[in-house]
Amino acid sequence: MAEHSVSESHTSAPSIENVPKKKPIAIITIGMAGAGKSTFVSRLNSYLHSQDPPTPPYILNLDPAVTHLPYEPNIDIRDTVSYKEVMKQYNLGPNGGILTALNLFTTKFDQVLDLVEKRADTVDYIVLDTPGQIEIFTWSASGSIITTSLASSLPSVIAYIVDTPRTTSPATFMSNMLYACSILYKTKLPFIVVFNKTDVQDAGFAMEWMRDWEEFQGALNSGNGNGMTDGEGEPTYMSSLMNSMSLVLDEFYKNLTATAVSSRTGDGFSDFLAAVEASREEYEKDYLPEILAAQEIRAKTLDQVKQDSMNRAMEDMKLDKEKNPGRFGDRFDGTEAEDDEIEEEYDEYDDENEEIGLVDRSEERGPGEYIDLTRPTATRTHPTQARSQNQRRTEAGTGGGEGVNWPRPG
Ligand SMILES: Nc1nc2c(ncn2[C@@H]2O[C@H](COP(=O)(O)OP(=O)(O)O)[C@@H](O)[C@H]2O)c(=O)[nH]1
Ligand SMILES: [Mg+2]
Repeated sequence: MAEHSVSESHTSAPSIENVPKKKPIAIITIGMAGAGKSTFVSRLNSYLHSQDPPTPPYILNLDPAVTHLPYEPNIDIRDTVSYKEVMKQYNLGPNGGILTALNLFTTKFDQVLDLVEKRADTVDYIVLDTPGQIEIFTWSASGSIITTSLASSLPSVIAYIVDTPRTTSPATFMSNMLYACSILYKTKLPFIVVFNKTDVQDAGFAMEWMRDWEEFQGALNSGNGNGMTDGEGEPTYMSSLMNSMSLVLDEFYKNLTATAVSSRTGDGFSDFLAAVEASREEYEKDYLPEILAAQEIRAKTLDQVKQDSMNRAMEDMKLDKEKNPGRFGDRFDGTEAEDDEIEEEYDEYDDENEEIGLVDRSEERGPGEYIDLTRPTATRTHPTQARSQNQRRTEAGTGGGEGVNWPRPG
């Protein structure tokens, strides 16, 4: 048998008594629409509140289009951006509206991080609920920015929520796992697959398929007469492809933890939290060094680019001086001692060029208008302020003021 162990966790939730305060861990829930992300966040919230002592999480709702949430988030994208307003003002459909709303919110994510970091001493878990449609978060720049900036300041883990009753067919199961695999590859963060809705469908079959690929291939091939073999009994192209992919997935399963929960009944949440705690160590050991190294490389590359353009400018200026000695006059003799002065000249020169070379189109009007979504203008109510202004109007009975209104109920 081709067995290996999918790390399942069976220990109970960690006690926080007598343990020095660790950094909070960010749990980013991701999953297909309807998999139960919001319900999961809600159950996790009530589960953590019911602990002794209670460990209330800090929750961020990043779904601008949700009409009802089964929990009270600490930060709600809907308070900052009105996705309907975004749709109206930028002539977008629902998906474009949600995506743009998330983009707008992301421009303020540094403020969100500040708020989150302020809670680091009192909170153990930061929980993120993401938009219903998975691709809005997983295939957008905003999703990557949010994930990366969180992961570079706090231990972070992906909770990939699976709708278990909907993945009992081997082909659907494989599609779902391939998607999970692509997210692991993109985020490079510790990964927990959460088989949800176990009150409706036990997740034993999924755990077994992950533990033993021969079992899974057996299930795949049991669909004989279902397009898996041709008229002569030979495996079809589709069958061979699925068999090969199941081998790829076998490798993927070795890198993740699987837990089974019911967000309806609360079953399995202690196992989930134990898996989160294990991910913290994984993050610190395997992921953090990589994140820091990547940051260092980025900083070095930036420095290099700056240095290169400075060197080129200095060369140009020396040539310029040779051709036209008047420009730098008597002050320039090409010695190192004079380099600082040249840099100052260069800076002035550069500043002038900035004004000439760059075009800011945000104030322009007309057909083909370029809209700088990050800049509020005097002539239109910016969608990021729409709701907070309304709120302030209601609260104060007057027109709205400036600034961003961040709700902090907790
Ligand atoms: N039976 C059952 N239903 C669930 C569970 N979790 C979520 N649901 C239902 O699945 C539907 C989608 O849930 P929701 O949290 O809105 O999904 P999201 O789009 O991923 O946020 C809702 O009708 C929930 O009541 C669960 O553990 N068991
Ligand atoms: Mg939801």
